[in-house]
Amino acid sequence: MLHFKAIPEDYVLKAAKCAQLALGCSRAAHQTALRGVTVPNPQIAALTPKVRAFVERSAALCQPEHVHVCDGSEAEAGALLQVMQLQGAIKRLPKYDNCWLTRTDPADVARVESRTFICSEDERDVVPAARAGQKSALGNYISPKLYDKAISERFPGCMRGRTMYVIPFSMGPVGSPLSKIGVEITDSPYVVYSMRIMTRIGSKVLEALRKDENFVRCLHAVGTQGTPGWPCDPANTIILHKPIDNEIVSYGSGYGGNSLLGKKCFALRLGSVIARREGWLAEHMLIVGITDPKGRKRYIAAAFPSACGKTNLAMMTPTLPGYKVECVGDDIAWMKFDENGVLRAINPENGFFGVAPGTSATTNPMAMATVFKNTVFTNVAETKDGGVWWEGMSPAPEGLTDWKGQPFDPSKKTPAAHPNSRFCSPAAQCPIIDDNWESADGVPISAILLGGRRPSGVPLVVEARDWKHGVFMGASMRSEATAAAEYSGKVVMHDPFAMRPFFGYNFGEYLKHWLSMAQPGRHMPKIFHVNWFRKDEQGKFLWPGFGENSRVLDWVLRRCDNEPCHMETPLGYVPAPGALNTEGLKDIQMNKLFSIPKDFWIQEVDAVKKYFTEEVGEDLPNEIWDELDKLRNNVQHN
Ligand code: SAT
Ligand code: MN
Repeated sequence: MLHFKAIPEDYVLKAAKCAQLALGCSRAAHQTALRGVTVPNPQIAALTPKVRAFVERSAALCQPEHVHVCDGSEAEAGALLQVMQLQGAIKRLPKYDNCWLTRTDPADVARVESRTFICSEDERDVVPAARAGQKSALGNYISPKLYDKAISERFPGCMRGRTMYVIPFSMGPVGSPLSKIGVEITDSPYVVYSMRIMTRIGSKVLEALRKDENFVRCLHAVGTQGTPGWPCDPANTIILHKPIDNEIVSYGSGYGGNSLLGKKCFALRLGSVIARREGWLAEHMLIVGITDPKGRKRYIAAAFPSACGKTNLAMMTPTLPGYKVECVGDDIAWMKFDENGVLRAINPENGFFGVAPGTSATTNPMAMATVFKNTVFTNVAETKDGGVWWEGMSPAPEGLTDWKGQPFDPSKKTPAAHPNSRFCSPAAQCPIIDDNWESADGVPISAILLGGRRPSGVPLVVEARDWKHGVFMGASMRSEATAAAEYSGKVVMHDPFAMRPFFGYNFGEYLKHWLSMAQPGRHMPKIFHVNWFRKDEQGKFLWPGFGENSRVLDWVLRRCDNEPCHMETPLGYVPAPGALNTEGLKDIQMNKLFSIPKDFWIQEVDAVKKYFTEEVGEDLPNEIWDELDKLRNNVQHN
């Protein structure tokens, strides 16, 4: 029989003892530490039978010393901070209000896509036909047998001497018909504290579970290697998803999407499977509200690969007079057509896990106004006065400590902050958070933007001729690799719908699902492809980006009103001459920004064809092949 022992009620007084538990001290030390701190946790009685069964099974497997069911209270948050400070896992940043710095093991700094798997009986559920029995670029398959083996090789006893935390969490506002519930079990207080920011956790979620027992089971353990303060196990890291059982299992990494299982694992990989089953869309998209000078407000969703400026767009300060942007979410959108045929979106998250480097008062003043309270910073540099710094924030101050905890030497080429260093901040404290960001019904979506980092060949903005063409644009998206995963170098990768690392099922089926969204009576959002990152021959950006992107949004919204401010090109519609408002901008080379080099596009079509053939094969819908043929024709006859 498993004994639940909560973090005690008088958290602060007893936190030191609890910290010893979490630190993994000896059994004898435990007994001492535990004496007098075993307080019955009222939350345990509140567990539904299914949650309790999950907790008991996980505890039997991982053998923690201690189980704590999170209630989401402030006192609990305080205790977690105490525990982590005593473990040496975080330190306070005295320059700010309730801000904390974590340094990870240098081997645990990003998502590990090569170690991320989807499990199903049939490989074809996960991997498109063309890659049967081979490695696929669109999702790693693992058989149920190897799935079980991977767990049994890693989990037994992995939480010995530690506290096992049980985090009931809701993706989306608690109680919204668009929201879903998960329960994450973890031995990392950093994960608990981060989940508290990134999702809604605690008693209110358990309450909701009593009405509907269904939840996604998320089991996470950091492993027993790693550096002091950051246990992990990079050699054995694995991230497993089993959609049929609503289950996620993650071992060996404490970082971001590997460990905050509500984010990529649930909201995207499992989410995409659930969405397909239930007829909606789970997408790697930000959501923003834009009010135009006439006072009309529209919402758009936008898909970009990780670390391509989604947070910047989501919090943009428009330079065009009369425009206002408000933020609903910066990473994930769950979208469903309502009974009136309107696509409505919620942000399933509760916080921002944003890339720090490049964020500044110029590039993203709203993020800067968000992140200096109640925030956990991971792998940024530390200033002498107990603040943080990263590349692109300002000129480097004297006396920095780099992300590895070493004195920063600017003469060396290594950065002070890791390129994938992050801030983790509550969304509610963003000064331009949208009034409707927690609306249970979601916000109505007028347009969908797709994009990536394309240094050459790809115009600033192109509108799809129709929904089918838009789905093709999403399918053929490519982008330069970023630091968000384990890739290096400036290689241009295929990243359809910015979902390549996040598909929970066969990409061909995903495209069919997208195509099936277009139905009579529905108001289909217009789809656009944008590229803020085009460069000239000297490697200089052709477009200023950031707040100036409001000029593109202005054109997008005018197109949503069917204003005839467009012209036809081989790729789709672009702004008619003079239609893109560039007033006040200097030296914009419109011809270069919008040029469609024939050789480039013939190569692009070939590359996309090769990708579709080699990675998807017969699972690619005919409509998408037709669109590719159309594009080839258009480009050749240009
Ligand atoms: O590490 S995360 O997956 O949360 C961030 C990202 O890749 O966008
Ligand atoms: Mn992302």
